[in-house]
Amino acid sequence: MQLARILQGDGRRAIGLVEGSAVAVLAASNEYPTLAQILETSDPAATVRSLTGKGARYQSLASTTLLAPIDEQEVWAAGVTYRRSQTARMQESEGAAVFYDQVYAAKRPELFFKATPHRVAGPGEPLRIRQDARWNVPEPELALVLNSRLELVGFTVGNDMSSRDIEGENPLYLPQAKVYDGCCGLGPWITLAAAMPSPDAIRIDLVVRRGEAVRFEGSTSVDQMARSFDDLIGWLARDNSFPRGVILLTGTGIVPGDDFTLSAGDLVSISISGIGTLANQVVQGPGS
Ligand code: DO4
Ligand code: MG
Repeated sequence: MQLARILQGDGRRAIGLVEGSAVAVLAASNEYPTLAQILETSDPAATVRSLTGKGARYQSLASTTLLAPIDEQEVWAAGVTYRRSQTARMQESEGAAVFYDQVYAAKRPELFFKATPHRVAGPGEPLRIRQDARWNVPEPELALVLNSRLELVGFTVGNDMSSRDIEGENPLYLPQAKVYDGCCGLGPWITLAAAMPSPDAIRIDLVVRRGEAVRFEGSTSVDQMARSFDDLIGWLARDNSFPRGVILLTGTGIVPGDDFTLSAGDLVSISISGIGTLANQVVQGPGS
């Protein structure tokens, strides 16, 4: 089952159940006005079924404006969970190379705050590169969707946009390399956990197009990740509460070569098995 946030013709937001090429727009519910509140229920799929039973309106997916599948949650991210990220980080950051090397194998993972909902771009919305950065990459990551009880209720596609020159200059600059307006992509919807393939069958593909040309493409699979979902969730939960739930990006296993940087106008497409494709155009300039 796949749940989306959608924008209706009258400007109101609604929740949609994606069924093939159609979307069932759930009737507005005072009980569950947000996607996060549906995900809080003990059985989100049953909640959605009961809401569709109360008179859903069907429309085509092609004519639907999808929004980022996030209401009020925080977005956090894990880092250096794949060997490729460890090597790339060690290369970009001579002074801090030893720390990236150590964190890959350490018991405690790297976890960092990534975004609030207003910094997140949904499907088709622009993703930003900082005006003061000159080396920028997309980071295609499987995103875990957790409710306030830290139960893994779903998955979505995440893009942890990163300014590699800023993070490489000094690791203390990591929050600036990672957190700014338009720094995070999420979407196109949430696949509920029961409908996802097992972690060893989840593939992640990235394609960056510049005009007609493919400027970069790469793939990985979640079985290359050095940590389990439970391990990351357990560390995130330590002395930390998320009353509205949280979305946790699980780290990148695809890092383009050092000669690649994103440019304004590039189209970044990330596809993950069991979910779908999140596509965003890149902009560089003042935030909205
Ligand atoms: O430590 C830098 C960030 C690592 C990261 O975002 C990743 O590995 O995905
Ligand atoms: Mg990342």
